[in-house]
Amino acid sequence: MHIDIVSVFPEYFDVLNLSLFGKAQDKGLIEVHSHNLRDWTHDVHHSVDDTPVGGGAGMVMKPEVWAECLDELLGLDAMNQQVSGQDVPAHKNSVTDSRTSESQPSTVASQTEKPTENPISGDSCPASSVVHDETMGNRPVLIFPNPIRSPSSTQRDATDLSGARHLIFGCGRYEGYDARIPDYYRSQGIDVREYSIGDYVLNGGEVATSVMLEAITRLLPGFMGNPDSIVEESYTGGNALLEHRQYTRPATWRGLSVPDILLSGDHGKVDRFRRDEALQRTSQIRPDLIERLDCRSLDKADRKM
Ligand code: 6GU
Repeated sequence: MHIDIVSVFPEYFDVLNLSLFGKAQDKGLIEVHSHNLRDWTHDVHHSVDDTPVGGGAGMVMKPEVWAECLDELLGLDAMNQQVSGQDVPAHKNSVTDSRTSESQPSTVASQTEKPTENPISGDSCPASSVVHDETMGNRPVLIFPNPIRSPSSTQRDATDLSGARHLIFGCGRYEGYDARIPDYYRSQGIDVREYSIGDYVLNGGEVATSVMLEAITRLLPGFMGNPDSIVEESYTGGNALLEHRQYTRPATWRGLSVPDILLSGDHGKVDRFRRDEALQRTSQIRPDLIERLDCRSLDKADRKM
């Protein structure tokens, strides 16, 4: 997977060289290039923003600079660029991330979906609607973190995006970016997505990009040391339950004991206990997830709960 990130603070993404993300780059699973938007400016001040049309506080990121950058990263025709008589943009002379490696396409299985009834809520249950676009793997996806978006990015989006070969993140700052930027790229047939990561305002899209990137890339085959840890996770697939509680040794610690059944060595009972706990916790903490369960993932004992 090839990942381009555009930001006025590209150093923000130096942390991506650490931990599992750094290892995934070393293994060639992902190739990350963090770009400075100012490298596509032509003026001495390298300005990327301007005052809002119609008045108001703050500054808005200019469409021309973004477009020069994004046209290049998307490999779009330079037809719309007004370059005559202008300086060579600063980035032509600059070196970005030096890590290079083979991109690896990843495949995500598609599902056939049929609506069924949710036996817990009793409602008609819309089947989980992850239908992976099998052609998406070859198309770049342009992602703009944006707090003024609903719904926020979910595990389903992460799964979907983990099937793409090329992701480009455009991190806005200040009061955001000119609204015509995503409109324009959509009009050019680009897969453009705008995501919020929650109902709060951050100073810019950098942290949101890091959050989304981590959620997406850890789903790539070979990213995690133990792939089973992804299979059993909360929010995954049509079986999106919160996970059961976890314990390690000692069996009793400061007067608190782990449930006896987990020490019984009876795997069937352990599985049932964990499954019941997952259903109970989900009903209590996130009843909305129960409403959205893919009913086919429920067994007979679940239905008695
Ligand atoms: Cl995607 N961006 C910003 N600036 N703030 C946010 C956000 C994104 N999601 C939640 N808050």
